[in-house]
Amino acid sequence: MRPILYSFRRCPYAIRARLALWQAGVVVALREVVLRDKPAHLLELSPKGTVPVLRLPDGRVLEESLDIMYWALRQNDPEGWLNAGEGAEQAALITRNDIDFKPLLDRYKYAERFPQKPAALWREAAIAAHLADLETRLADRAFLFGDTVSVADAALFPFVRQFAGVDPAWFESAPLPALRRWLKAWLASPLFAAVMVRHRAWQPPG
Ligand SMILES: N[C@@H](CCC(=O)N[C@@H](CS)C(=O)NCC(=O)O)C(=O)O
Repeated sequence: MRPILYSFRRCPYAIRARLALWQAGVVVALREVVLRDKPAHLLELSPKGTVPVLRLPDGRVLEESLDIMYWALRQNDPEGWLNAGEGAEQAALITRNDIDFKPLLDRYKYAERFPQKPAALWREAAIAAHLADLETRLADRAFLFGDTVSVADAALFPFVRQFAGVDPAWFESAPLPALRRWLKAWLASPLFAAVMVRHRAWQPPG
């Protein structure tokens, strides 16, 4: 029996989970969710109602994207994502992405809902909190911890993709050339193409 993955194609948390699962070669039964009409089985497994959720054949349920990434890579990590950088340092970057950057990204993306500041100032705050440091790291190496992909690269990429997508014309000439190069490499990768294949929304049988 395959693990079941409840997923949503464009969700950055679901994308990072799929990147790790595909990288590990873990074949899942993917169930594409409509977020406004979540399947009852998903909510039984994980009442908090977020995706991704992975149900393992032994009944264990992983309901956080990072748990899914680390579980997958512990099964199989063919290019050494887990060891590409020191574990605690990778985790610290991921925490900063999820705790500090993500709320600022949301404010930039949905600026009309956060009228305290114009979009450009939320964007500056997001750069100051996170992206400026990524730019510095990437200035002299291909990936965040060196010449090879780390779990942090995969965990952060879908969020940087969202940031770039808010105003693509601005991002194209932003003072973030190394980040742009890194993002382009991810967007052009066969792994990203593989995890973005479209699936029809899953319907429970019967
Ligand atoms: N901490 C969770 C966050 C997951 C999350 O927030 N996913 C969003 C979609 S991108 C979601 O499912 N939101 C619930 C909803 O929109 O109803 C994780 O890392 O898996």
